[in-house]
Amino acid sequence: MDVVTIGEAMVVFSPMRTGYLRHAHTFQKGIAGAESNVAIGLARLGHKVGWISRLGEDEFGTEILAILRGEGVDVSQVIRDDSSPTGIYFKEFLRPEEIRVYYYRQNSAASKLSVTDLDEAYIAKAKYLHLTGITPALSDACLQTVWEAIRVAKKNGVKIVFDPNLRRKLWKDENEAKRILLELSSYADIVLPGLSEGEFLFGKCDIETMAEKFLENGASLVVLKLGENGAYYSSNEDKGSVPAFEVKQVVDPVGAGDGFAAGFLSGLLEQNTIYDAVYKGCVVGAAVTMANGDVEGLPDKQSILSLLSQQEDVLR
Ligand code: KDG
Repeated sequence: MDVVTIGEAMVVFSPMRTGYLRHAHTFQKGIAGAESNVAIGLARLGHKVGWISRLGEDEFGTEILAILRGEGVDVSQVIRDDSSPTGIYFKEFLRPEEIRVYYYRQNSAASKLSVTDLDEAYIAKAKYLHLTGITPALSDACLQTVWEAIRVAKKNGVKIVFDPNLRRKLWKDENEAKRILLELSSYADIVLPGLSEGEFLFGKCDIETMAEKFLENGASLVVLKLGENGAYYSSNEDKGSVPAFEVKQVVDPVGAGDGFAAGFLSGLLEQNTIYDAVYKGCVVGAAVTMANGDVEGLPDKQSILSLLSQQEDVLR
């Protein structure tokens, strides 16, 4: 197994036109969830990836499981729960730069994930454990599950990759969110924050200082995702800026960070340099923004090659 990830997948409904959700009558249905997005992204790029989760014993749970399995993600650790539903969420496209999300995931099956759902031998086989700040926000049981996964990964020499993925609507209290995300970041080998997440955790500062703060907090490598400005990475050995992959028209930016994580991890698994792995993250993240949906734009091996050949001179 290359990567194991843990978290909630949902069905997402995206209105077919812009404007308030109250006026939307037709929707496109898809699947979403930061960790399952990363799992699909990695599977499409040819990696072995396992997803640990819970789904309701309902139609949406059946749909998500079939899609993940069809993508080639190992779903042997997914538990079906007949007493809790699969979560759903809605998007609302107000303007290209203003997209809102509405979650219906309280008490969902995935929010019941617990420490006893984890199989140590399964996690121990992976090269990387991918975690995000969404799972710990779902419930106390989920938070404890994330801590247990970290303990198991540390014990077995599995590298931890953590995306803070701040979702304010999921946290009861911002101070608690900050404390927990900082603490989780301190146990990660690699942290993948967006700029706004860095500012949430450490306050406004320049990107070099922000990266330094993540390293002081315990990470060995931090990659700051800077959207249309690319990314900045820093470790004790190396640091640098990586250009963005140019996107002519952003259709839907949701899921770009997960695409970044999938592309970046793919680069690491293929023994790329950090620079090239970060650039692969930028390319996959950009590809996600070019399609409507959280996973629809994740490229497979063939399409990433054609994307890369468009800007060949950048990838060294
Ligand atoms: O990163 C994209 C995710 O935010 C989306 O797929 C849904 O997991 C999700 C969430 O909690 O927002």
